[in-house]
Amino acid sequence: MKINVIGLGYIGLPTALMFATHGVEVVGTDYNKELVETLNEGKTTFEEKGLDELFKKALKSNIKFTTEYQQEDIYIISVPTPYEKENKKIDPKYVISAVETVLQVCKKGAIIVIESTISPGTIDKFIRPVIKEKGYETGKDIHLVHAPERIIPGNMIYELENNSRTIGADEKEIGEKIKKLYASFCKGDIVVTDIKTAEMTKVIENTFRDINIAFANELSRICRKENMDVYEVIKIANKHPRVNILQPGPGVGGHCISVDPWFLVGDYPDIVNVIKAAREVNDGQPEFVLERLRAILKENNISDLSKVGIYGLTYKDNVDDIRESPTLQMLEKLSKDEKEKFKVYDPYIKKEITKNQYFNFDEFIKDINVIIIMNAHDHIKENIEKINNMLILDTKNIIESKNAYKL
Ligand code: SAJ
Repeated sequence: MKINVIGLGYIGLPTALMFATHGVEVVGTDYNKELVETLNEGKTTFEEKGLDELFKKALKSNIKFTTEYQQEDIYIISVPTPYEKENKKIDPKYVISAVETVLQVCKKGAIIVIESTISPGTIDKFIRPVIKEKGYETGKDIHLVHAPERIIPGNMIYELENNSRTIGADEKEIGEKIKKLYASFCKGDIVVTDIKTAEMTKVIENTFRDINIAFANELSRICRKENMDVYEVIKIANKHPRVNILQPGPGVGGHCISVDPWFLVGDYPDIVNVIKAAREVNDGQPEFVLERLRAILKENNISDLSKVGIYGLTYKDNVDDIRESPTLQMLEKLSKDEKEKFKVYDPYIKKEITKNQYFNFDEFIKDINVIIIMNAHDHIKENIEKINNMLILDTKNIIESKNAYKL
């Protein structure tokens, strides 16, 4: 079997590699020339456990990378789906443009599988009209499938192979055909359903997690007010057989959980309450952290802001992805004075993305005496003795020290 994977980012690349290492002939297409060149030079484009090994293995099998769309029977589209900040609705422009380009080159009867996360109804509202406009009939000239991914950054390769998946298709036989394709590497259960159910399922999975993190974050605020240890409260409550509270933190980032629930808020403004409130709690968490930091500085009579360092810029621990990261959200909320003076460091970030950014940990800690931990990267866990004497705001509950304040 031969497929063309469109979009070689965080999801498209590992998926393409997984197919290639399981007997499927793959051409990976991305409009970003630089990215394609990097892959063709034999290098991966982001850090992920097991990705380099999988990439090397795939290069020995049947895979090619190009900027050109191919004439194929099966396309897997994995391009970003941002949301419009003003009205919170999905912006499907990249998916639409990928489908339009596929239609220019594909074989008659081709199957277009959309992996990108889309809000319920996106295929009906935006994709079917594009196909109709080009004079094609779905179910005859073109078959549509939605196969949302479920893999978690940090453990993507394992989850690609072991998670269950959802395939939404108009026709049962097409759904079964695509199920068979994914079963080449996926050991999990593969459920075939209709397209709209698959769209809804994906979005509510991430929304479920967002709401549960918001609950933990709200608890952190209640416990702060009462001067209680939220982690201890959660640990004890979780001993209950039907309670499983997540961990509070500096906020919710990434391109999934902090984005997808907004699709529901935008599409169902008259119905949505809990989902919106949860999003707002999580979006407000970086500000809560900042207020906590200011209170701690005041309590300790610290006025020299140039001695304050922020550790961690990525959206979560041990990844190199900064999209919607709580630290970036917090940097936007700093006063001018704080922004001018606070120092920043993240071992995963090698390019300059903000002011006063360091690229060497020892130099960073030499210049500060207050540190705020925004990411619990393994790196900081391995270097805790170097910061133990500093004043610490630990938003990740990793440091037991008399100088460490918790959320
Ligand atoms: N976070 C907390 N407390 C927690 C757990 C997470 O504050 O207890 C924060 C993280 O630090 C991060 C954010 O939430 O900022 C999201 O991280 P995550 O690890 O929960 O999830 P993502 O965004 O990396 O990946 C999610 C996953 N979805 C679910 O678990 C329901 C993944 O399976 C999806 O494939 C992915 O979104 C996606 O691409 O949609």
